[in-house]
Amino acid sequence: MNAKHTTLAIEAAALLDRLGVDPAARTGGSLIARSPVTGEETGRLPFASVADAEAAILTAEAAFKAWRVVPAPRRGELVRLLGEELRAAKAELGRLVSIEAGKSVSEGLGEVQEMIDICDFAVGLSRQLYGLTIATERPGHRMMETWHPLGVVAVITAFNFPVAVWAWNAALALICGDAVIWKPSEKTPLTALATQAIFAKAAKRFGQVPEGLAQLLVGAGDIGAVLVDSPKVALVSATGSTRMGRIVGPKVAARFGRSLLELGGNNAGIVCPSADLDMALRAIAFGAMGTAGQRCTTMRRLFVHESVAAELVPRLKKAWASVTVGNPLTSQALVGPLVDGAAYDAMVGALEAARAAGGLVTGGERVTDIAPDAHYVRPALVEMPAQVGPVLEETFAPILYVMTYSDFDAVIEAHNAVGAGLSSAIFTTDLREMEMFLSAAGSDCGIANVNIGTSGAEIGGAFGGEKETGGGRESGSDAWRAYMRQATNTINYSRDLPLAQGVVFDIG
Ligand code: UN1
Repeated sequence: MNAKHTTLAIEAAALLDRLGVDPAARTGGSLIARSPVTGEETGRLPFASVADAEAAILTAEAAFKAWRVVPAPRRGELVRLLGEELRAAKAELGRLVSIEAGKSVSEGLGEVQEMIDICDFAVGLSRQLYGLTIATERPGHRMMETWHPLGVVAVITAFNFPVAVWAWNAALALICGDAVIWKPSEKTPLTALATQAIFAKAAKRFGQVPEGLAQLLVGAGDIGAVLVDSPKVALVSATGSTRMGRIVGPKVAARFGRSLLELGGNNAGIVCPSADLDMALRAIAFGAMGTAGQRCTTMRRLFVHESVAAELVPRLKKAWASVTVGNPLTSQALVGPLVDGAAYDAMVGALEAARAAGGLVTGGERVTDIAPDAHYVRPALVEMPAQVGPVLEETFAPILYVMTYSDFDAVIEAHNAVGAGLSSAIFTTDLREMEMFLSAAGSDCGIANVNIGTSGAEIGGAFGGEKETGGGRESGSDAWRAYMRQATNTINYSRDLPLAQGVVFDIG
């Protein structure tokens, strides 16, 4: 281990110590944590076993039974305290996110801010969780719906938002009266340990949190499989690839469990003739290159109207050529590393396929002088003659495929002609184009934006997408309903027993 490596490992350990993580949780195990920033080892964690997972489910089930009868606004108090602890830990946890996921300082802090925001949102919700009162056809009756806690919720998260996605799920699940078991990505276990320690501080201040209400299982795929297959896990909320979702979704469905899937995206922007090109340029640059192209919401396809392509495309290429790529911890670089060598190989493969399909590639080279064991790349912009080959797939890397269009209806069709349906954006100042894009006949994605990019959604809206993105909705709006079960109640306060639909059943 050379000195540079030692420095980063020591920093991660110091952050974890300050956040209250027991050193035994990050030393001596066989799961090796690495920072994509340098490729160096940052910790060794014990793997949870299948038996640990089974025990966790039983503890969570008992915790759920105690928690579900705590009034929701009181449950909200726990999440309010979690938000407070996250505020206090923002700098440290944000730094750890940057170390472990390779995000810029600003994006690492932004991820923790998402956690704080969803806590605030959930606290407000804890005094709502509304059901309807519905007009009944029978005299002297009242009909209403009640939302009850659901059960044990498994949260399976990905490396790219290693802590925010847990928070979207956990903050809602906890105010909804559920217990949570978290299986983080094996690539980001340290941020999970830190988050769990922050939760423990909030739980301690709250007092009376049932044991095992929010648990963490650092482990491999076998742990995920136990959670997915257990009939005691009411909801499996899984974020990751479409390939993973194709396995998880049917398994949970086969036992009539509930799943909430946030899978791949192949998000596109459309630049119309009337677009504000300065604004579009900035939005496209952040959408395609931010987080080194490793957001579910990253912009991966761009359709530019042929009347503005000659102006916009050279400006995009200039931005791509000048964007700073570098160590996110020691520089102001806007683009940090890819998560690992497999991500780099996937990028190389996609660019090769694009070239074979007639694509003209700008950028995409590996940058080797930042850290020899890490995988830094220059973002790639690929001018494609048509939407074919790799353009149809999500490659989790900074590649933007650029195509031109002439006809609005045809571009909407092309926009929707991919498997994924997460996020989308149109750049226009034409009211008709804007409304068409947002209409039933427009973008088929769960997120459709106007004059902003595809990424960087606020927590207040429902987050998720259609088709191969999996159909789940997390975070804001009424996504909380996925974490509760709905009961319809009809109450007869009359002295008669009229039957619905006018049915007569007189036993005399
Ligand atoms: C993800 O990439 O899994 O909208 C989540 C965004 C972020 C969340 C992305 N707020 O880009």
